Amino acid sequence: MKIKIVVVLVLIQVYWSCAEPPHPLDPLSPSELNLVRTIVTNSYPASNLTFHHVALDEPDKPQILSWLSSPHSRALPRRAFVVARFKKQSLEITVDLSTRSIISSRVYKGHGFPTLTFAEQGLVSKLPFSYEPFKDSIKKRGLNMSEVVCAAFTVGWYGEENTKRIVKVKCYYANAATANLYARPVEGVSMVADLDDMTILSFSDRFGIPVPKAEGTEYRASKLKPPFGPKLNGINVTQPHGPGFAIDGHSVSWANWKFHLGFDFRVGPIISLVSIYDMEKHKYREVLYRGFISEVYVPYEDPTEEWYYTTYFDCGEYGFGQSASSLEPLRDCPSNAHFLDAFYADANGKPVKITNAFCIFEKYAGDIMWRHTEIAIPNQVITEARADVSLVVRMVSTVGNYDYIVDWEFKPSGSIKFGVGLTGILGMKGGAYSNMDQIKGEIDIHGTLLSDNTIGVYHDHFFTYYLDLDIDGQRNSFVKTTLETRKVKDHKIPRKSYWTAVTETAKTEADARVKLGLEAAELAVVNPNKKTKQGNKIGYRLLPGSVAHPLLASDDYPQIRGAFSNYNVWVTPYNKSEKWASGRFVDRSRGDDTLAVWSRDREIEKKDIVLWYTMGLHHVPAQEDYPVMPTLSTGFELRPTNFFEANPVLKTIITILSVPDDDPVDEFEVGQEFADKEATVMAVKTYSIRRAVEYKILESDRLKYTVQCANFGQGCR
Ligand SMILES: [Cu+2]
Repeated sequence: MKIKIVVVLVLIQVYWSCAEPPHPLDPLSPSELNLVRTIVTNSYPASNLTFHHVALDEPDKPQILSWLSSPHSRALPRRAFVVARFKKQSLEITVDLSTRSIISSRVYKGHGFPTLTFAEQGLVSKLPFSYEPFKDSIKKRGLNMSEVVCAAFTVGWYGEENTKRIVKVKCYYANAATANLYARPVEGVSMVADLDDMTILSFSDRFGIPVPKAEGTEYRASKLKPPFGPKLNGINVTQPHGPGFAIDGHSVSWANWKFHLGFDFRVGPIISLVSIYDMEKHKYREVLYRGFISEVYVPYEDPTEEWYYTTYFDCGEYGFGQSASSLEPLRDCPSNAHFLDAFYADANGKPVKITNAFCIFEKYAGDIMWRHTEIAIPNQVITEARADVSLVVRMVSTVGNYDYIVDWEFKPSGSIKFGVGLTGILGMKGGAYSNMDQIKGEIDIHGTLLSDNTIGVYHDHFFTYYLDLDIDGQRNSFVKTTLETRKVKDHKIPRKSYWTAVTETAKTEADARVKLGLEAAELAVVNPNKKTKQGNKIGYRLLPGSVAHPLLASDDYPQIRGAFSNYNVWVTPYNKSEKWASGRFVDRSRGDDTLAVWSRDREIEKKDIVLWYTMGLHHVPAQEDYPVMPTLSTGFELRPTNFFEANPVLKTIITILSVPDDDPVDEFEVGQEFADKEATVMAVKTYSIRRAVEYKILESDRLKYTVQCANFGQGCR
């Protein structure tokens, strides 16, 4: 065994010495994940060890910033941070990959447990099948055991003195009739299982409600029955001149932007070192050092025995990155998208590849970047308009029933738009109702009756973003500009009131806590030491998305754990260890390691600061969300405010592509000639996508191009 390990280490060393050193923020590669596993299991026997989070322990910020000034001069140390379970204890281990050693290891003594691995969720969901009381309950309901599937649900913390790593196990009915298991809960039956011992601790069968019928729950096109509709003509995105972005490893550059795209098991995409080229200053200017979704908190609002504990923390408990889905070309992302894979370590520490975890594409949705028509000048009509093109980085995280589409959209105007799309399947419970007429008086079903025996349970989604803005450097301030109503004092003026802007700079963390929607205010991070020619402080402002405040009592246990959602905005001084708003160990946490705890009264003026923004929505399900939910989109924007001297896209250049005179889809025929090669390419691509057969362009002479079917006898007309 020792010899084998030595050989592996030598091979890795050879690989390392040959390969280009990684960018210091690159996520751990498969070979690095393997090396971490080897190093850790040398000290902690693999038979007693499970890996719960293996991540890059990125170098300290000053090191990264100095490395950036001469990137190829030296490689920074590569370190990994490991959260593991060993003999029922949680370990925090730091591994140095260059010296191949553990540089620190400690047993975590605080409250809470690590993120659940897929492996243990899989194992625990199998336990009911050999548990006699459960089998009896299934039999009693006249259900077929082979058609039951179960899943593990985190249970939170409700004031218990001692906590163990337990989950609730609930089951659903899935058979050939439908894949929509979440629409068919076996309601009334639940189990508590111990994740460390892999045993069922308790079982409850409180009541029986018919499992909702399969009819109307299916969403797979292959299983749905006609009639189909509405019919949509596909839209193909073509870029005859190729993509406008370049990817070098994990570094992306496009138009006036450049940034680094990382991936983490817990939070998914991490975007770093975002800077934008300033045409006037002839240089790239810093905007965002690092940003990611720190937590997604989803409390459900049904206080009954089977549901009260359902308050998910999708990043800390389930791993938003671990839950990333492989993106489907032409469905999840347009035809011009470029795909990137991602890797994480599984429970054994082995690298797992998520194929097509990200897509990157230039987006033109028919929007206008800016325009003006001028008709006031006699005998002239002046119209200037620019098409809006942006660059999108997309990941989809499927956490159980829900699918979250996470977009980072960079606009040439300097804006970054953060999009979240909610789709997938609602959290549903069984109920004894088929019509609202049956729900009378004091009855609260804690949701919406979606179908017979099916209730979509009320819930919230709170997305907390970590945004370490560095506006032209690290020394930044947070300013709040309140719009205040004033009375007109000059009585010769008939107008009685107006509003004006009053700007305050937050001195401490306490000054910077904001509940949005209560007053008209603009929020910005500025660099007070850098001003425009006009003397305005350069900055970026936050344009909030949908505003929701927690509706749970502040002393309710889920809200103690989710107290970081109490304010929409927090600002903290940069501290490398403060990354996760919900704390380091979130499963069964007690709220003693959250943003709401660390954020005290530290000074934040002219400091390196981090903006924490929570975007929320309350979700009252509707029948249209069933059986699968049309995407509900929300988002927010970071937008330059006095960052540039003037409109940075005034002189933007966009190649305008000619469109063939005839509609290529309707008019195109095999053998048809086109004078314009670009038009031909568009016709061929559009047509071949629609018909799923290949065509090729036959060059007949310098000016004429003929379209020919490339696979005769297979459907070409
Ligand atoms: Cu929802």
